[in-house]
Amino acid sequence: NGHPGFVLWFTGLSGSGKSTLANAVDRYFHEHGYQSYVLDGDNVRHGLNQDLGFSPEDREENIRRIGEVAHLFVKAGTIVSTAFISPYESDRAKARALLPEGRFIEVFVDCPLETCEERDPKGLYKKARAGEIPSFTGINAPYEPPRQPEVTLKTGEGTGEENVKELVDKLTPFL
Ligand code: GGZ
Repeated sequence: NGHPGFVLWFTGLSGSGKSTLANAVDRYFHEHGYQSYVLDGDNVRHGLNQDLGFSPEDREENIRRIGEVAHLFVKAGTIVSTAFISPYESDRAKARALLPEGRFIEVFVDCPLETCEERDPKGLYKKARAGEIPSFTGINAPYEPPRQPEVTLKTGEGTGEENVKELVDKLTPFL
């Protein structure tokens, strides 16, 4: 493939493991000599998108900007992994449409809501159930699962390490 840049677009619920997987696979790319980078809440929602919240309009704008930035990374020859809930099919489709065929790999991080809620690493599900977060994805805001993702990872089962290995195996055809 000559491996110029492409996008690994992780999508899934809060707590499904998107960031963990994106960072693990990013480490793998580095170790194998690829230029790669992760976009996630820590470096995008706290910077470029700090003016945005979680209304449907703001989520749409969040994903639009991330799609544009991902496009720039790809133009620069980088493998960019994006780790955002990206709950709307239409917004993911627009991000995909910015890239040439085959350069947008949608990774569905498929974890049951119950499992994400059990893990609740930041206590956000608990707050959402208590009515303290008005529109929390999976509780009182929608998540539209991808219909034809290039890769699906079931992260409700198996260890983190097993999930990373499965992801790397599933990505080799794209490298
Ligand atoms: C969903 C929220 C919300 C609401 C704050 N709904 O587990 P986290 O904390 O680290 O991941 C979630 C993150 C989601 O931001 P994204 O930019 O990925 O969302 S989207 O793609 O929908 O724009 C969660 C936290 O922000 N968070 N409030 N109401 N997640």
